[in-house]
Amino acid sequence: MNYLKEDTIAALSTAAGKSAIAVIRMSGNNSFDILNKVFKTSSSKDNQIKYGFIVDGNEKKDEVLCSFFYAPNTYTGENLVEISAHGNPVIINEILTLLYKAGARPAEPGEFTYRSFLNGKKDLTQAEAVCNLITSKTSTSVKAALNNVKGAFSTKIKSIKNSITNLLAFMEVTLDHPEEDIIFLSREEKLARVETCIKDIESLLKSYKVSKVLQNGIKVALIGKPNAGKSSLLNAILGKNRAIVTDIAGTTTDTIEETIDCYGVPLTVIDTAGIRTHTENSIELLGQEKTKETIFSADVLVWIFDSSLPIDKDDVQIANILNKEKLSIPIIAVLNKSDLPQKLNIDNNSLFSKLAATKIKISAKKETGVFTLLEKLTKVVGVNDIQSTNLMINSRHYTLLNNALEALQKTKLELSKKDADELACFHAQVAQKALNEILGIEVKEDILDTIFSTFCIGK
Ligand SMILES: Nc1nc2c(ncn2[C@@H]2O[C@H](COP(=O)(O)OP(=O)(O)OP(=O)(O)O)[C@@H](O)[C@H]2O)c(=O)[nH]1
Ligand SMILES: [Mg+2]
Repeated sequence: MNYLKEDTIAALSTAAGKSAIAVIRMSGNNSFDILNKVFKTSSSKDNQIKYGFIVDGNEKKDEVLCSFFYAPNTYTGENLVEISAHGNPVIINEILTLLYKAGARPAEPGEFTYRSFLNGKKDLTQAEAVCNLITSKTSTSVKAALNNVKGAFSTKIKSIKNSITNLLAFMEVTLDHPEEDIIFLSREEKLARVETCIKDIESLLKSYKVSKVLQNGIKVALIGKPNAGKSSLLNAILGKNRAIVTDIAGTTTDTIEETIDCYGVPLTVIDTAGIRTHTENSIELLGQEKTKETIFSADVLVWIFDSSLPIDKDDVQIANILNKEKLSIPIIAVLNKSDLPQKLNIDNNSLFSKLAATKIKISAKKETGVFTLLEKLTKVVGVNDIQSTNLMINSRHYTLLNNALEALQKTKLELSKKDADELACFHAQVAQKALNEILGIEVKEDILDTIFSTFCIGK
């Protein structure tokens, strides 16, 4: 990636498309000079925000407001300009072309935030969280991402790291002066300190599962035979008529996906084509294949039965598919149509009772039992305490935290032995290095490239 620090970079920072206002960002030492070549204003004051026009020679291209941010107190730590223009892609294109002609170059993905990291405005966890903050799908995930941006996660990491640094200082003194009989910190005290660091890391590692759900959400597939009420349930969950509902078996032939905020969890609900043993319809057959693919990519399955009918061969076929694949994901059996006389009995059938151990009665049509189902869904995937999650821990952090934990466990082991302080020091340094890497200290260039290349241009 072309992350040349000396260049002045520019890009559209708001979403592409038509909008009342679009913001173009430009950052680098020459930002103000470049802007002055294409910006005419009557304001002579040293204002931070100036009204004027973007011009190509004498031709006015757009009426804009330009905000001037002076280094080092800016997002990137460099001189930075934000041009608030009219949100028309034609105008944006013209302004960017003028800026590039005047000396700026197009920003690479995530380059503004990368510069913010390079210039010490943000550590790596804070820079990563900018991306999470923009893509977060629920208010709970926004809160967690914002906490990371504000530095809550890095503060915890720094605190553990400082404890290790402190401990290392004591351990190294003992190593350097073995002949002197001065005990700066008793072995028990050293062990206790390592133990505290281990506990702090373990507690962060525990938040990972929920954090992952906050970032990626949960995929819930609604499966079942035709006419069981899958599309009716999707509509009831969404509170709108998203999918077509009819009494004709095989109405849904494709998957329909929508994401909702379910008690803070981004829940992607997928309606699928009903699975049945016999159909002449080739479109429906393709749909059934897609349903099978969806089953494998889902985090939870909601298996819908028509409880006004006895078990039939279509229900058995679905049970066989689920059995055959030995799926390890949770399954919730939904006994739909509870408003009608009940004829279904899956309890006395071992094929079903094993697969569908968790059961809920609902009526998708009358919209009863739907909230209970949603509550159950978050519990089944083990994220019912999501509201208490206030940090974003990503897979990179998770791996490095595990490395640090392993190294600290080895430190503890060596400390408990006699005359193994040198090895204890070595392992404590490994832990310290892993924590540094989380913060972005001594991180290899290619790792940074990988992280920032997932950002959009303009961030
Ligand atoms: N009485 C009653 N009827 C329901 C209920 N849920 C769905 N239905 C009816 O059952 C029929 C089929 O509903 P759908 O939601 O289209 O079923 P589906 O599982 O999506 O069916 P396919 O798309 O064909 O696989 C429709 O006539 C619905 O009105 C319910 O809770 N009670
Ligand atoms: Mg349907």
